[in-house]
Parts: sequence; C-alpha cells; structure tokens
Amino acid sequence: MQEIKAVIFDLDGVVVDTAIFHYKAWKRLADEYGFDFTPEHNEKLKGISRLESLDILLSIGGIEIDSIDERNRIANLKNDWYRDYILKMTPNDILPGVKNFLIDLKNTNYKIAIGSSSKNANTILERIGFDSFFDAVVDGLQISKSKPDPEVFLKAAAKLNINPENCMVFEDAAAGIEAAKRAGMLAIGVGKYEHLSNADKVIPDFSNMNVLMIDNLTK
Ligand code: B16
Ligand code: MG
Repeated sequence: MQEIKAVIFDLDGVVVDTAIFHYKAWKRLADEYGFDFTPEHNEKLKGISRLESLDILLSIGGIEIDSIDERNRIANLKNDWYRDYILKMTPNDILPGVKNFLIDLKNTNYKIAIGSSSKNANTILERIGFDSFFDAVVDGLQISKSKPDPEVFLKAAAKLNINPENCMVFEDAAAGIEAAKRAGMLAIGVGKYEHLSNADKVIPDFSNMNVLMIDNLTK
C-alpha cells in the first residue's frame, strides 16, 4: 500500500467543470469549418495542450493548415471564446464536494497541489477564490510537454517536496491518468469508467468524498 502524503488535482473537469467550456469553444470552431465535433471526439482533447488539441480537431475535420501563424491565430480565437466563459465563473462553479474535501485534506496535513495543462489556470483559480489555497500550482505556463507526459505532476511533487510514490492524482482525462502513472503516482479517475479504464480507481465525483477514503483508494 502506498503511503499518501500529497494529493494533486487536475483543474479542468476535476475542480471545476471548465471541460464543457473547452468543448463549447472547440465545437464553435468546428461549426465554422462545417464539420461535426462530438463529446466523444472531445475526450481526445482533454488534458492536451491548446495547439495539440487544435491539431487533433483539424484532423477530425480533415482540414490541413500548414502555416503555424494561422494555427496560432485560430487557437487564440478559440481561447478568446473560452475565456468569455471562464471570466464569468464564481466560487459557485467549484464542483460539488471539492471544497470540503480540500479543507479536510488541509486539516489532516496532506499537501495539496494543482497539476494542469492549462495556461488559463491562474485566471480560473482567481475567479473561484482559490488563488492562494494550494501548496503548489503547476500549469501550462510552467511545462514544456503537456499530459500524457508526466512533467506537470513531477514538477508539482518537486514543488511540494514529496516523492512521486507518495502522491495521489485526481484526473478526468485519459491523458492525465497516463501522465500520473508515468510519474509513478497513484492515478484516480474522476468521471466515467469507460473513459478512464487505465486508472488505479475511478470515482464518479467528489460528492461523497472525505479524507478517510484516501486509504481505500490505495488498496
Ligand atoms: P488552455 P487540465 C487542460 O487542462 C484541458 O483539459 C484541455 O482541454 C486544454 O486543452 C488544456 O488544459 C490547455 O488549456 O487552452 O486553457 O491552455 O485538464 O490539465 O486542467
Ligand atoms: Mg482535466
């Protein structure tokens, strides 16, 4: 059984439901190009960087854009649409059970961190009142390789000064589960098992979660 000393949370889709805002913004782009972009397609983009996500989306639509400037322009457009959503967020957008669980963890002396591929993570954390809540935040601005590369979680563990094998990660994306496992951490999926079958355990959400359940998730 791994002794857990730190818990690392993915942001989009775990602490807040921004995954739906990413989907809406990507779908708007696909609509403009005239192809269908489904929630199932969107699963492939979760946890992946903005430009890599754009490449996947364009390949789904069978669209080739060679110019990096043009790809950057389109990715920025999607980001503007996405930011329109997140700038309206409030602490009410924290997903059910998350805040209580985080407080519980802090009070029990677990270290807590955010490990996100997003370059908008700080904006979201400010909007929901969590800007100085975590012991460490690693986001898309601090990494050179996005999930499924383990860099984001290894950096979070290093900032916390905790060994990777003593970290538990909560993730809603298959790419994030792979990243956590490659980092040597315990990977807990949040959401539907069908998308997260590589996780060590899967929980549907945090509504019934408390600190006593950490031990159960390690067994
Ligand atoms: P941005 P996470 C990821 O965040 C999202 O899951 C993914 O859909 C998004 O493309 C990526 O961040 C980059 O986000 O465009 O805001 O920089 O789930 O790792 O917190
Ligand atoms: Mg996520």
